[in-house]
Amino acid sequence: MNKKALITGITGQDGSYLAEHLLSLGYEVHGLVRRVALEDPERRFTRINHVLDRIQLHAASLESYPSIFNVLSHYKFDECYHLAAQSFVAESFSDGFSTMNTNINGTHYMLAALRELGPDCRFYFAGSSEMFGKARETPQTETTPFHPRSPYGISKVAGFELTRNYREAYGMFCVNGILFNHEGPRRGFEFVTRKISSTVARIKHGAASELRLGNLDARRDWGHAEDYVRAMHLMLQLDEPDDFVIATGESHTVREFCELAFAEVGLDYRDYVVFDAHFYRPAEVESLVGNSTKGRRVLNWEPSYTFEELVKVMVQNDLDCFAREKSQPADSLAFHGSGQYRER
Ligand code: NDP
Ligand code: GDR
Repeated sequence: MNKKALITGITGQDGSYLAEHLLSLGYEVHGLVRRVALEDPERRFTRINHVLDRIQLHAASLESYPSIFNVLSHYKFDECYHLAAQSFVAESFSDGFSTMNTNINGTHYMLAALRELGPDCRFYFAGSSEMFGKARETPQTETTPFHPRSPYGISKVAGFELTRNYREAYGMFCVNGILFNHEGPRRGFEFVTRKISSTVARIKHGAASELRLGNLDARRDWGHAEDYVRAMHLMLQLDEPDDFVIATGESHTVREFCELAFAEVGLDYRDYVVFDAHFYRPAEVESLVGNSTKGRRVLNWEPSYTFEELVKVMVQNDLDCFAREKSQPADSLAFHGSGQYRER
């Protein structure tokens, strides 16, 4: 019998890569999506269009326990990957309340419903390096204390603790992935890597003349999302549940990302990047880099993309998207928006 997996957040970057990965392993893949997404598939399913005929989608809201309970009462899942969240850190400063509501209560509802209806289902929680925030040691490991610096980070610490508590209190197979930044061609346009790669493509084609950014000296440990979803799956195959840091172990500044991305199209970032204080956050996380020794040893996981390869595939993808955008009618664009950070 094929294993049955449920992915929340299947329309997002990681959800779409994970769905592909699980399908390739022979899983029956189900996804929880908002009803509004089911009603607007053309725009909402851009990342999963190519697998739509091989997955089953169910409408539920992370804000509604009954809607989650309803889906879980109709199916028995072997594995649940809880990826759905308000995932943009800057947005969490604008609306901390809804970020907390979605990320904390949504996780609690998932865990409580599974405990009631499917306590044997293995559960993955999408924890984040943002939980370390103002990190007390470098690099960060599974034992580094948390010091979140945003409502988003705080919500992820709460989700982490809920997940651990369901494991310890009810004996459920619940694991926390503590994943460092992972990117790729399907990254949302508001995140800095995609903002850079998409704007580089527009500048190259004469459709933009500058790139406005905030903290160029922020350091992140950037990997490719395709590699990171493999780790999520491996965590749920262990004999015992545990928590794992997943990271490349290398950190680079936003400036370095810019330098490589512009160089990819033969330009010098210093001619186009404009500092804009608007994109600074009330509390910045200056530097994060992970030590994933435990994950590499226990899960036998390692990343396959280098930082240079990541930048290259993102820029090349956006150049292709831009070329397609220009050759398609306006209502069927593959490349949405300018990649500019939305106004606060
Ligand atoms: P995305 O922002 O690309 O995707 C988020 C997903 O969550 C989308 O499918 C979105 O649905 C869904 N979602 C958001 N709000 C709600 C809601 N109220 N109800 C139901 N669904 C909702 O994130 P990623 O794929 O990048 O990340 C996946 C998870 O991993 C997130 O929890 C994120 O916080 C976490 N994470 C990500 C890292 C990264 O670098 N990418 C690193 C560490 C953790 P819709 O399409 O309808 O908006
Ligand atoms: P992050 O990703 O906050 O690390 O969260 P993001 O790409 O938004 O920011 C990375 C760093 O770049 C700096 N920065 C800018 N960021 C954005 N978005 N726009 C800008 O113009 C800009 N200029 C500089 C930021 O200040 C920051 O230091 C991501 C998300 O995927 C989370 O969900 C996830 O948990 C963490 O990664 C790990």
